[in-house]
Amino acid sequence: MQQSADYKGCGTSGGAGKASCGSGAGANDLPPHIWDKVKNHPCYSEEAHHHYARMHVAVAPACNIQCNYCNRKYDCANESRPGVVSEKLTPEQAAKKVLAVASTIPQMTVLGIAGPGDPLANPQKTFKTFELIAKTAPDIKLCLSTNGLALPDHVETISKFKVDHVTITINMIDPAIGQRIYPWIFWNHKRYTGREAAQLLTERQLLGLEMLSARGILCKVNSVMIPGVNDKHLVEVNRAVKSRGAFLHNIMPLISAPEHGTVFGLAGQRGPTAQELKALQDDCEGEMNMMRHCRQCRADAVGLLGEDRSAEFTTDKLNSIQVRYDADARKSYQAAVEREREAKAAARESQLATLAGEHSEIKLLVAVATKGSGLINEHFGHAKEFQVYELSTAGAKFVGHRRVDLYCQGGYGEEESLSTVIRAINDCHAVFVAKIGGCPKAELAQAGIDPVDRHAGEFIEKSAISWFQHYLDRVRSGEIQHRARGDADIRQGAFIAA
Ligand code: CLF
Ligand code: SF4
Repeated sequence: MQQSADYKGCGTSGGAGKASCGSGAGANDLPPHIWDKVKNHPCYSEEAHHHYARMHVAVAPACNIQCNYCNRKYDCANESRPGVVSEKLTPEQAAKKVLAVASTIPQMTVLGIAGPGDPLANPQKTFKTFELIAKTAPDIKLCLSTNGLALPDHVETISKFKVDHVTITINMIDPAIGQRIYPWIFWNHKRYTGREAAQLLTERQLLGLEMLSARGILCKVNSVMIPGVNDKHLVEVNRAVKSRGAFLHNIMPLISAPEHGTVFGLAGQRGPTAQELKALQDDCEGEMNMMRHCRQCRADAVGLLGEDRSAEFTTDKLNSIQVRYDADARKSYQAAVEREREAKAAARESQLATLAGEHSEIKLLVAVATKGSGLINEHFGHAKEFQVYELSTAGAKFVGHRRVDLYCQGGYGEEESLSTVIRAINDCHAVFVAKIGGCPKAELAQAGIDPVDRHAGEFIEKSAISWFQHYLDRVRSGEIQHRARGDADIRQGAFIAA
């Protein structure tokens, strides 16, 4: 059962306490059969998410539990941001869509079923979809996300269909806390409420996790951090899932706003701040590897984790897409991606070597505007999110991302969106961009955030480490004083309007 948990995985920080999980680091830290499973899975490997894409097909509308952070009109909050799924698909429509996306986006390596309800409350549709895809696109990894209630009943089928990656959303192991999150569950033809419901749910979730781990299926646990409800308790959840073989733990912020119409949203339950979320993730990291690059994506998301290309693949557009599933072409494209990853890792390692012998307690955060490939290749004004790295003498470590409103909106609302951007990255000392205008540059500097555009087009980690060395030099020479920065907002649903 422990076989996957024993390896600290390739989430955010890689194994052996490495600052970043590069392809080399992960390959060295993990047994080959585990590395093979995660190396091009954008959720299971932080490093892979800069290069590889996933897609979801919304074939599973029903759910067997109620979470207080979910409104059925919206995507499943286990695995998605609160946006309405544009269309639900039959397994046949889903298989057609997967081929269309695979023909267009050769770096799409994973097909996930994550709602909009619970995939295992819709087992026929879910497994029929997997069966069709395994036949027509066998190089695509299959992934599943569930609330876990029905999981023990389906472990054999999951294993039979070679679904190698399963996510279970586990928000508690204590029913007293669980009854504040789940008003009811529906199990064995009966509705349960209150403590009894939460007790049953936690038992089924943990049993399902143990059963999957025993079969060598890589399990990720997602937990929604709900301040004042389960935030402190999640450290215990972390220990419990680690001991049952979970490979990776993904603690996500509660998304809660009155307009979502959820119980928590209407009650004014707040989500965590950026600092609160990071502190909890840091506390749990000693226990096991943490995922910090989750985008809480839609149940019909398509593309790299930070982008959403689902609008390009709606049913009405599928007929006009020339589907040519060419396994060899996909393979050679992915081989080119691997060469790019190797170049990136080599650049990072050589820059890291120059930090050897540096002694400083300084740790700070920087934000990066990127379109992917691990490069600083996005204009400040076009960024819909910033990736956040923690810099120290150990190197550059990915610690999260911040959604923002587009700053460049053709002149409309720019002042307001600039202050939103500043609030979202207020805990960062610098922001790395490919390009930036004079006005936002001055305002960022005034807010104490160094706008850095001299590394345009270069690798993120190498550039960030180089900037950090210069920062340490300036502190040492007395040119600047190092000061801690404040907290930042986690912006919710900024993509909805975009
Ligand atoms: Fe989808 Fe989930 Fe598979 Fe990824 S998402 S089913 S493991 S392929 Fe990824 Fe999206 Fe976060 Fe989920 S970023 S919400 S963790
Ligand atoms: Fe909503 Fe997902 Fe919870 Fe079901 S499991 S209530 S779909 S968040």
